[in-house]
Amino acid sequence: MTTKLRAIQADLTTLAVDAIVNAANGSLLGGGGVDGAIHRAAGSELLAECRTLGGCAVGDAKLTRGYRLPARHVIHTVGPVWHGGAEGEAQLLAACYRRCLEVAAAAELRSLAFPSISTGIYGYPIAAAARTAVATVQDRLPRYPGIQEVIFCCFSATDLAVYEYLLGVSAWASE
Ligand code: AR6
Repeated sequence: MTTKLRAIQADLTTLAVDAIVNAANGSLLGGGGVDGAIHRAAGSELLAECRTLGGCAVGDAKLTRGYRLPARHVIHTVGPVWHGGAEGEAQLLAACYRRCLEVAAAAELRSLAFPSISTGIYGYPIAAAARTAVATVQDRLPRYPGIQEVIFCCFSATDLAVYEYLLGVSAWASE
């Protein structure tokens, strides 16, 4: 199972996977960070489709087409804003990863790439967020045999080191 999972350092908008995940806000109408980059790369048709979706709750996820992106689809999810960790942030972040996998499987997608949801503008500490991301995907992926590949797409080398450490530790622990 762990062979399906890997971390890379890349610009998410360049990946030719079945779906990239967008770390959006509840309006789904665009923003900064990876959300802004995805909308710029996909073109205005993405915003037009997003306008039809009626927003998205924190922890939920919604599917659109990818338009001018190399990725065929975008799964828009809304991560929690970090308030110190005692306001259910970990549960909400885990819900994002679970819902994205569920939406991907329901659409029969085989490959998807996640950014590190909530760890930019929303302020979630990278080590804690990555632990939840890796643990949640590892826990849920066996339910979805159709999903062949999940990529954790890191923007920085330090984020990549965190994910590689977590993926390495869990591979070692399961030997
Ligand atoms: N490719 C991969 N990762 C990226 C890219 C990229 N092109 N650009 C940024 N990242 P953020 P959030 C990383 O701030 O914290 C928006 O305004 C970034 O380094 O994009 O969930 C939305 O509309 C970080 O590791 O998302 C919301 O209002 C990760 O992506 C709000 O920001 C997430 O950072 C969401 O904040």
